[in-house]
Amino acid sequence: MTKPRTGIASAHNAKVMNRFELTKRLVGQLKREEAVVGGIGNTNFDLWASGQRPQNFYMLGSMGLAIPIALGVALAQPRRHVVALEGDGSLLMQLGCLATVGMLAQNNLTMVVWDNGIYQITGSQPTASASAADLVAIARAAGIAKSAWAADEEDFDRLFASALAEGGPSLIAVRIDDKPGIGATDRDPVQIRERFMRGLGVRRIA
Ligand SMILES: Cc1ncc(C[n+]2csc(CCOP(=O)(O)OP(=O)(O)O)c2C)c(N)n1
Repeated sequence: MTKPRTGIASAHNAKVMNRFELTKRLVGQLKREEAVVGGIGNTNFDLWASGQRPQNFYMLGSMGLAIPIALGVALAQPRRHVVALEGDGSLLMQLGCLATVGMLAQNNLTMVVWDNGIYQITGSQPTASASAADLVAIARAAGIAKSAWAADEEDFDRLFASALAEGGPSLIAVRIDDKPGIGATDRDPVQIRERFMRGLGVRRIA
């Protein structure tokens, strides 16, 4: 039986999981050339290490823009499902995007937020979600009703599968450990853009 999308976990009782393990499980569920937009740093590193796909966009440098970019792709290609992967610190810096996602209610968009409670890659300074801010409560208040904490790995698989099958917009928040990402993306923005455009079947505009 499918678990209700409201979820049973909270920010406090959700299991602390590992981003690389869950990224691999997520990529394993992609069967329909879904686009994936990876957020800055560790999120991208684990996406890269989980198997490169031409439909992956490895965003470089622009902290907080994975969801806005994914929303743009979802609007441009409404028949393709688009997944945004983002860190908690990045989302907290760009919270306004959730209000836009809630307002537009684009059903081919799924957001996954990796919440380690720190800005890990710049020295592990604590984020607001480590103490006060609940990212799922914020997303729901922005109008994204299908927002849930993943209780554990199996719950994450279920939530992601139903986000792909039923449509959204959906937000899945995951408590993760403080491990840095595996590997590193090539830092070649032109190549990343070209590959992604080809992966999406978009002819390059000179
Ligand atoms: C506008 C802007 N401010 C700061 C940075 C530097 N910066 C890069 S990644 C990062 C932390 C990202 O934190 P989070 O999204 O939580 O990911 P984590 O490192 O924890 O995996 C910071 C502060 C940046 N790239 N852009």
